[in-house]
Amino acid sequence: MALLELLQYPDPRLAQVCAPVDVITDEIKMLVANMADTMYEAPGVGLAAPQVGSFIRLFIMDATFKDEPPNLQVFINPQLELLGELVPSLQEGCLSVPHNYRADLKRYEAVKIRALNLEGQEFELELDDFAAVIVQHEYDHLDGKLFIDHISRLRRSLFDSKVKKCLKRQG
Ligand code: K1U
Ligand code: ZN
Repeated sequence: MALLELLQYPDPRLAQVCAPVDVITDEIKMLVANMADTMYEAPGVGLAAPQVGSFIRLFIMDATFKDEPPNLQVFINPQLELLGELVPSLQEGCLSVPHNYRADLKRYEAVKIRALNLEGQEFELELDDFAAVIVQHEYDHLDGKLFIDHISRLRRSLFDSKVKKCLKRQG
């Protein structure tokens, strides 16, 4: 098992727009295995490659509940279609956002996602509920966006002040 270091906000690398994957190499397969170890250990329900310092368009997700068998899904070069309305969603958190900060966001009700799996085969899924929220969150990471980019300016400035204060204290 290999755990990867998670980049933490305000690391500017989290704001990078990621590049498409050209070829699914053994290195990428190893990256996915290590990302899965890191996500399950955290624990998390999703993880995007840029969060572990690989700036490529790839994320993983496991939207199953605790009592269900795990179901790791890998999305390479995903293309996202947002469906339905923007609706109040569940509280989001992020493994790259410190202080276990969580916020209520609005997200689209459903998504259609087309991507490649680890074997390079194209697949398409229509997702709603929790899975649709996770996919929107992870897809944002590939475009250099964090969920805190969607909160109000007041909440964001309060959060940024807290982060700055803590970083100053740590020296
Ligand atoms: O991308 C990430 O930082 C992972 C993040 C994904 C996410 C969480 C909530 C809403 C949308 C996307 C997390 O997994 S944070 C941890 C978390 O929320 C959680 C962990 C275990 C069980 C249930 C939720
Ligand atoms: Zn995140």
